[in-house]
Amino acid sequence: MEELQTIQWFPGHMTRTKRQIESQLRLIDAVAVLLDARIPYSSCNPDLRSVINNKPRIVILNKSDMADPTETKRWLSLFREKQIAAIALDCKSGKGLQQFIPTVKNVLSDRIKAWEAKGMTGRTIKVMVVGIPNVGKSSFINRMSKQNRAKAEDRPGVTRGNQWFTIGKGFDLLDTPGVLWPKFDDKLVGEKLAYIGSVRDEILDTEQLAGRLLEYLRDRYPASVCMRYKLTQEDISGLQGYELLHLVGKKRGMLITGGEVNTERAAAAVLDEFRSATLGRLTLDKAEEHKDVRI
Ligand SMILES: Nc1nc2c(ncn2[C@@H]2O[C@H](COP(=O)(O)OP(=O)(O)OP(=O)(O)O)[C@@H](O)[C@H]2O)c(=O)[nH]1
Ligand SMILES: [Mg+2]
Repeated sequence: MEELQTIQWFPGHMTRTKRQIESQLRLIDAVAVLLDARIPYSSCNPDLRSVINNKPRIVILNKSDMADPTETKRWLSLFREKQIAAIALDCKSGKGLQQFIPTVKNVLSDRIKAWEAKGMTGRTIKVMVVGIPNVGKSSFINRMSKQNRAKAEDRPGVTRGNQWFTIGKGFDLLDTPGVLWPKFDDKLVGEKLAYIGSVRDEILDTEQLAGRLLEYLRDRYPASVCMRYKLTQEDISGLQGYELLHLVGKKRGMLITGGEVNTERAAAAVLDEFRSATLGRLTLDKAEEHKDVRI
């Protein structure tokens, strides 16, 4: 999608955020990198990688309630093969959250031993939580602290500045604003970020986006598309994105006066249903296609 590469979608405050993250680095012991379990590769910010440099890190595949469970297992194995600590969880039900503290302690075990040897027992462990907009950083912190002090909403760009939270058990977490990066090497990455809602919809052509998503899902998860929209494999095979969108709108009876299909409404419905996992638990980045993933 050409628009995604050319639009002004990298707002100035993101450069500021990157600098703010950099300035906090010396205060922290580890970085928790939140990825979206539906797109673990595409939600991995290559800019952040260079910023967090050699800090100990933990990968969190969040929103795993909406991802394909088989794929999530493959992603966890892939990260672990690369000696990167990784856990999957979801902040909706809280499933998997209990793994966080033991995993951080494990990653920092040598340091913790060194602190203890110096008599620094019970030193507070400070972890910075980073990730793309809307991935669930603030929700994660709220869950861990069992409070709702960090503002969390279903739109990108909610958190505006760094903020520390004490979660008990000798841990402090730093909430940070979501960061994207100015240019995608792979245009699919930008599209996937838009599908999951990390780029503001107002700056996107939602019909084109929903059409592309339908095409992608038709190729990867045809049964889910057929089931949700009561279509057959023959109905959807060989169609272009806009044709698929048109078909979905027609099937749903989304018409405007004169009997034309309201593709704008159909697009909003498709994006909404993907984002809420009404279309099923779907993962768009396959681990076996991204063996070179780096954090
Ligand atoms: N289904 C599901 N929704 C989640 C999960 N975690 C967070 N959300 C929802 O995702 C939306 C974004 O959550 P936030 O915590 O505000 O995300 P954030 O990363 O802090 O976003 P910014 O501050 O804008 O960068 C909210 O509507 C949350 O309820 C999850 O594990 N599963
Ligand atoms: Mg936030």
